[in-house]
Amino acid sequence: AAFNIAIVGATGAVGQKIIQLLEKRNLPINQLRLLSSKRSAGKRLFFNNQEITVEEATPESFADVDIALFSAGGSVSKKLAPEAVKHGTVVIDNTSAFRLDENVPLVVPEVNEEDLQSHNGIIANPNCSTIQMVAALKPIQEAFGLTRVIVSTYQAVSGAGNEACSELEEQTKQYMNGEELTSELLPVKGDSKHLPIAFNALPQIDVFQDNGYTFEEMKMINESKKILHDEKLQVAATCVRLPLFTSHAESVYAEVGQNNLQVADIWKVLDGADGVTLEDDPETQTYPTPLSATDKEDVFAGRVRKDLDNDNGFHFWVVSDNLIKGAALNTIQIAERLIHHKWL
Ligand code: 11C
Repeated sequence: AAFNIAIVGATGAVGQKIIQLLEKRNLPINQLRLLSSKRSAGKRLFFNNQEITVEEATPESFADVDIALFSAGGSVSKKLAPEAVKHGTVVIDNTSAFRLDENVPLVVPEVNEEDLQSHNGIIANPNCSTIQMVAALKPIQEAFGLTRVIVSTYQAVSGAGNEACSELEEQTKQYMNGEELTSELLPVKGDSKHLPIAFNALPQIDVFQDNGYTFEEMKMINESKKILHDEKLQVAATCVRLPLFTSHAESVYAEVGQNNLQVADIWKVLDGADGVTLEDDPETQTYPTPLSATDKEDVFAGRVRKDLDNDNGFHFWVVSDNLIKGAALNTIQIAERLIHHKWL
């Protein structure tokens, strides 16, 4: 069987990446519909050399759609995903709108594919920085147990969309020309203050919460517990935006449930893990970087070290393309798994 697929937010950074990846993968597609806001409707995009006109997404857009991939922001998902479900469409949502809803599975296929079975029409795709971290933590949790995680991120501007990439480009030119930097978007669109990202590091991704953490940090904390099925897992996060276009990097400290483990034990489970590539050799200065991970599908891990004071603690470095495994690819893999298992 072939399926009618819709992409909501087709003209955005993630939507465009989904179109590119659908061309490369084997999802059986009967018809692809490209949907967007009214503002972007009418644009023409190509899929497999075929021109498709982008249409405005409305509740009626989903009448014949089997699977809708939403990536147009939380408010669009909140409004239109339930409408799509009414038409019998299965929604895979790339926003934070439903991630913590207990009726909505939050899935990274390599980690908790089985959660897909219990869906009620909506499946949530986790935040990009969460996906790459849990992909590396899962094999460690499975092999040795996992009690605590402390993560600091080094995140690319494309996580904040195409406009944020343009802002970085513009500010870089201004800096090189000795001009004043104009900041209108980052760290967060719509927040009261804007700061330059070029040649800078911004310890704010998304808005602040009452507890002093940012929303991005709380996403990493809450989503990791849900995906790893452990509400007691201790997780703390500090999320930082850097002037990189693509790929998030993370420094992860993990405490495991077994004593006397060595770096080689962690290497062994990471090396064999689905979707994870180990690149770790200090002798040859081998480790992943955002540039080396860009345009690749895997999550890359390296710099594994044992903590010098805590026998149960390990430090490592995880890098992945935030638009691919962090967003578009994971969404498509969820659709592939649903079709493969006949769980639609
Ligand atoms: C960023 N992680 O880098 C964000 C983007 O909840 O899916 C992804 C937002 C989300 O800004």
